Parts: sequence; structure tokens; C-alpha cells
Amino acid sequence: LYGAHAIEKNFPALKNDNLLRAARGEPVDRVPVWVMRQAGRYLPEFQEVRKQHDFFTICRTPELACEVTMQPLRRFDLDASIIFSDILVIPQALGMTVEMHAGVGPVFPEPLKTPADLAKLTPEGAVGRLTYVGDAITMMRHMLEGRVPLIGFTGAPWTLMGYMIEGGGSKTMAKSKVWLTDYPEDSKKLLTMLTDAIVDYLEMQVKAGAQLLQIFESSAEHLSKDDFLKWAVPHIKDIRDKLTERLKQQSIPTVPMTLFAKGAGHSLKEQATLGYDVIGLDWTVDPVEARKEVGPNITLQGNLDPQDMYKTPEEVRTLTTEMVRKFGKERYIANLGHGITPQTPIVSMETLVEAVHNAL
Ligand code: 1CP
Repeated sequence: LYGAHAIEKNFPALKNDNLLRAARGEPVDRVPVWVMRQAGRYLPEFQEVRKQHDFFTICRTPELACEVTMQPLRRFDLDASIIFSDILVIPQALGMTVEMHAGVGPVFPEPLKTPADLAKLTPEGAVGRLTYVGDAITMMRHMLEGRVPLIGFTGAPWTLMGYMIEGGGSKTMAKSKVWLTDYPEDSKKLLTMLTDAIVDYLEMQVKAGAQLLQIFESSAEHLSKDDFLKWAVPHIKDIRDKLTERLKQQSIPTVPMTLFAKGAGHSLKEQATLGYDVIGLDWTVDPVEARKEVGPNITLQGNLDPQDMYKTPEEVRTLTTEMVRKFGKERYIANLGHGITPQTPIVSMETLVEAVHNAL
């Protein structure tokens, strides 16, 4: 299935390519908008599916993954879809057990405790344990009938390392930071192992039909600027460089890539040099200042505060319109500054999408 180039899969022609044009710096008909975590907990129809199936069963069953990927597109006039999965499928493919507890989040019953635990990881053949994501992507490209592009994604090495050591979400990443200080060589080894698995995984997603790839470095916010540049950035750059090379060798066209490093607004200049087409911003960054930092040749994505979605529709409309006007129509993809949260009213999503399209 994956040996064939995406073009050989007879995918329907793309009708709305504003997302891809924005990512490449080409003119758009309208500002494209999608929302991180747009398929998920704030939708009653997702909750229905979730009642019947375990989280990772949904990820591993292409029909279910495609159904929930489609759900937000039935309600909202979005300009992109993102394949339903999770960043933690990589630690699973490396041999770790990850459970998703409703209302709690991800739980690793046996997190990495000391560098000796690295020997338990199974990097060989890891991507072969993730073919279900490729199957869902290929199925989804057909199901979309060319309506909007399909985004593939992965967690970035530092963020994944954090979950593997903390054993779930963490407010401080204290244990992972102890690794960086006490076991720098082993930390580097783990980050490199993750980088290699991620390159294989993204290559597989492109071959399966992903039209843009987003790297989630959600835990960048826990690192100082120096540590972000030391521990996260080299691997993020490697991912882009190695994937580009890998695709080139096989004469497969590359796809645009987005780097979303939450809390790394301190390093936008550096992020702009890593070969990514799009840089995602969290809501702490001012759009006008961000543009000055990255220059004219990068597309910006973001960055409404997800908490603003709890305001009245009038306020959501005003804040969204102001945001879009600050970013402007060129090289811009509208989004929130982080994932949409579970209690967000549906009307806020409707208002956001409409306000983006009507702002300019
Ligand atoms: O965007 C989409 O609609 C696609 C689906 C998607 C994506 C892109 C999900 C489904 N998860 C993700 C990425 C993801 N997963 C990230 C990066 C983005 C971000 O920072 O928000 C992270 C950190 C995770 C890890 C994760 N998975 C968490 C965070 C835990 C924490 O507090 O640190 C949680 C709660 C999950 C579970 C999850 N993933 C996705 C959904 C819909 C859910 C809820 C699961 C449920 O139904 O119980």
C-alpha cells in the first residue's frame, strides 16, 4: 500500500487548496482556518463514538478514525482536516504501553525511569506498527472527495520524551529535566531514536496521502530558550532535513510542514531558519511582532487564546476579526493558539470560522 506514490492512489482533485497555497506563500481566495484538536471532546457526536470505543481503538480503526476526522467538517466551513490520532502512538510503537483514561488523559503504567530502561524500547520496525495511521490517511483522502486538504502530524522528540519519562501530562516536566542534566548522553540517544522514528512515520504519512505535516512541540513551554535551542531545535531541524532528503531520493514531492512549538515565542527567528514553511504561534505572541521576527518568507498560523472561545459570540467575532486583520491575508492560516478545550460552545467554533472568512 505504501510503496506507491500518493499520486498513484487516484485521490480526488482538491477543490479548496487555500491552506496549501497559504503554506507556500501563494495568493488565497480567503484566509484558511482550521483548529487544533478540531475533532474531539467538545463535539457531542465525538462523545457518542467515544462511549462505544476505547480512544486508541478509534485511532487504530480507519473507519472510526475517518468518521471522527469528518465530524467537524460536517458542522463547520473549515479549510483543512487533520487525521484523528494522537502524538503518543509513537511511544506505543516503541514498545511502551499508553492508556487513555477518560477525563484524565494519557497514562503510561511503566514510564522510563533510568537510562537502563532505554534498552526496553523497540525502535526496529516501529513504523511498521503504525501502518493503521497510513491506512486512515488514505481512506480519509478518498472520503474527503477533495473538499479540503488533509493534515498529518507527529509529536516532536522533546515533547514525546517528556511523556515517556513523566508517564503522562506534567505541569513541570521535572523528571525529564533531571534526565537532561544528569544523563545528557542518554537523553540525546532517546531524542535521536525518536527523531529517526518520526522521520519514518512522516515519510509513511506522505506516501499514504498527507498533504501537510504539523510537528507538535507542545512541551517547548517548559524549556528555557537555551535549552530549547539545545535539546529541541536540532532534532526539529533534522526531521525536516532528513524527510526532505528521503522524499527526494524517491522522487516524491515534498509537502509543506508546520512547526508548532508552544511557548517558544522567544525563538521565532531561530524557528524561521529550520526549513519549515509554517510556524504556529501560541496566543502569547503578538502577530505584528511575530511577522517582524520571521520575515516575509514564512507563513504564520494561530493564535486566538482557546479561552477566548468561552466569551460571547460578539466578543469571539471581534477578537477573531482583530486577529486576522493584524496577520493580514498573505502567508497566514487562522487557528487557535493551542488545542480547543472540551467545554467550548459549538457556537464559538461557528463564529470563529465565519469571522475569519469575513474579516478581510
Ligand atoms: O487535532 C485533531 O483534531 C486531531 C486529533 C489529535 C491531535 C492532533 C488528538 C486527539 N491529539 C492530538 C495531539 C496531541 N495529543 C498533543 C499535541 C497537541 C496539544 O498540545 O494539544 C498532545 C500533547 C497530546 C497528548 C494528549 N492526548 C493529551 C494531553 C495530556 C496532557 O495534559 O498533557 C490528551 C488529553 C490526549 C487525549 C486526546 N487526544 C485527542 C483527543 C480527542 C483526546 C481526548 C481523549 C478522550 O476522548 O478521552
